[in-house]
Amino acid sequence: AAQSNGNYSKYLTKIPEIKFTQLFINGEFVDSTSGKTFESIDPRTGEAIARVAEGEKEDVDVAVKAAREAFDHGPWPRLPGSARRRILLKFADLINENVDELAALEAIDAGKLFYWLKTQEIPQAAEILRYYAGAADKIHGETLKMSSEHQAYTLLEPIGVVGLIIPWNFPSMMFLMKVAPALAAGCTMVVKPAEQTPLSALYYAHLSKLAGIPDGVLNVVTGYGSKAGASISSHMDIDKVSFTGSTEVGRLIMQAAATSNLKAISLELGGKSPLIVFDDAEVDQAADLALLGVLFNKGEICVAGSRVFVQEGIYDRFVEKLREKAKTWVVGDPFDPKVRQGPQVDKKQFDKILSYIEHGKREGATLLIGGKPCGETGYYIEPTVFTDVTDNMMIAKDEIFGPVMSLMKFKSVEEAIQRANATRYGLAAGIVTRDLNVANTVSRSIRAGVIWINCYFAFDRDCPYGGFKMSGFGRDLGMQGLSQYLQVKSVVTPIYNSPW
Ligand code: TXE
Repeated sequence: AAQSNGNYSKYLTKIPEIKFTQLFINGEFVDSTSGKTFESIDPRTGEAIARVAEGEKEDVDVAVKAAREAFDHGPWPRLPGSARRRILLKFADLINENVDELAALEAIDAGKLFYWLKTQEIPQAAEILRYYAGAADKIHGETLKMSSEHQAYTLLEPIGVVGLIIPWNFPSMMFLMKVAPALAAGCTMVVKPAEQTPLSALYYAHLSKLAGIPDGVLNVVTGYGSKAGASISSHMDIDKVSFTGSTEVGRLIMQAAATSNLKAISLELGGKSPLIVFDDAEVDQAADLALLGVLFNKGEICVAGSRVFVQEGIYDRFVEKLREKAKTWVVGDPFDPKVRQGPQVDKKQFDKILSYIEHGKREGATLLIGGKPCGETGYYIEPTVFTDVTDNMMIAKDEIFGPVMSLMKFKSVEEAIQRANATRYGLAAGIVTRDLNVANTVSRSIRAGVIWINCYFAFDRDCPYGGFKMSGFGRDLGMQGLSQYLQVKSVVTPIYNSPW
């Protein structure tokens, strides 16, 4: 069962009582209009841990109405930035105060590592709130001296009511990555967390109320993508949608925006990011980065370095090192402090990953490590590395979103650039080399939104993040992340008798 040893996991972490399972609309927790609910599953066991309100079109309509009222007539967009800042800082403090409970909730809902959540991801997510809190009173436009006898100034105004559609792989981080800048900008919002991981978003909604965010500003509608999600993207009264998820759904969102009210959108979609290891790399460091690049968060991360290109001179030593290090990578219960990889989020992802592994074998790639499920129950998969992968194999082209690496050998810098770019995606890339010229040339030649040189997953709140090509458009984080929730208004006045 999800809760062994009473209310504790067998690693003596307290499993919290699940307090919030209803929709959060206009400052209240409420049932869905239809009264329907859906199960949230613990991926460690495949068993249900809660039934959560299933929001549909009617519920999205009510939530949008509350958000519209809060935008058009409420205090939030009209508050001085410093007042929004104080409330966001309080919100961040409340997150830190409740970090144990939030981390345990997310670990049982998403299969993510408890200690990582507690010490890294959730505190970092709270820092994102503080970052944008600091920006809330520094949002201003420019003064323009126009060529005619006019002058103008620009106002940066909140874009309005925003719809934020969140995936299941980083429920806390993604929630705050989108909610924090939208709040700082003065927007009001309807958030739809993924149906696999609805619990933390509802908890954050509760904390937002305690922090003093006025009713109607932040609404959370849990439910399925095809119903609640689609009602957001096709809504006539939502001004902008920010979405992170699959490329297929990104396309649907763009269509829905086009055929409804032409709302602004930003999309952060899939990836098939390359990590390129050059001959002069330090083999130990390169193997560590490659493993982390594909196994972190069980490979459920859009910037996973799932295509690893290794130059021929270092290739054999690299493969040996990788094999050695992979043995020390522990898969298991996300509450166990020794564990580095928990279960995949749900049965659908588990099956998808295993079917890609079968494809890889059938297409003639060699299985170097792993390739099987592990554990008696739950959705655990062994860290898996394929060698002899060619660029046209499905495992080299498609986003697997699991702990599966495709290893490929290359000869020259030009070849590495060409093959790294031979993908429809463009989210991230990693380069491991000590040669500054190579690092500079490759980083300027790769078409991807973030390039990590001698590091991987070096995320920071002030570094914008998003895709090229079919990985989407728009940027989260950094000041660019804030500008997604603002629009520019130019105010023009004539200047009479100007001496200039
Ligand atoms: O994603 P979906 P799924 C990739 C990854 C994964 C695959 C499928 O490869 O294996 O997508 O995952 C909501 N209108 N990524 O099917 O469906 C949905 O409810 C509006 C990469 O779970 O895109 C959820 O809240 N919304 C990725 C969110 O979209 C809709 C993270 C994402 O789910 C909708 C997740 C619709 N018609 C998956 N249909 C990344 N970039 O990090 C679904 N949703």
